[in-house]
Amino acid sequence: MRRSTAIATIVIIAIVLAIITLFVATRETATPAISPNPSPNATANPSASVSSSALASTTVLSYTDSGFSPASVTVAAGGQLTVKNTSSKPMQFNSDPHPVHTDDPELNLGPIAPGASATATLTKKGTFGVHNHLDPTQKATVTIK
Ligand SMILES: [Cu+2]
Repeated sequence: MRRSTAIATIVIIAIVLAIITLFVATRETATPAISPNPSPNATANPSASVSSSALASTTVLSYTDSGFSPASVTVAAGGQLTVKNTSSKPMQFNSDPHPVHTDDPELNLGPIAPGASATATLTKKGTFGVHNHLDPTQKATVTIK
């Protein structure tokens, strides 16, 4: 009687321990599987909203060795235009018309060294031509609306 009770107790404890171990193991495998999913989502959502708001407020116009890319950009009034010189040579960013640059003086960013960039805040609505003052055949169009 005593012996069988002891054996039964040991068996019950063993079963309980096995169940607890199983639950813990399931939790440990389930927790990492759940947490990587919300954390990329949690980081993806803010970064997506940051990049979309950054796109809304800052437009990038690149100057490459073959000219401006894209050829035309649109900026919300009050937004920013960043001109990046990704070419291998110096350039000078100016509003049309060459050489007086009077259409939209806000666009007169001036000289930009290779690898450098310059940013303007644009408030005057309209569509304006811009060019590389060092090579006025290289043109782009900026629309501010
Ligand atoms: Cu010019």
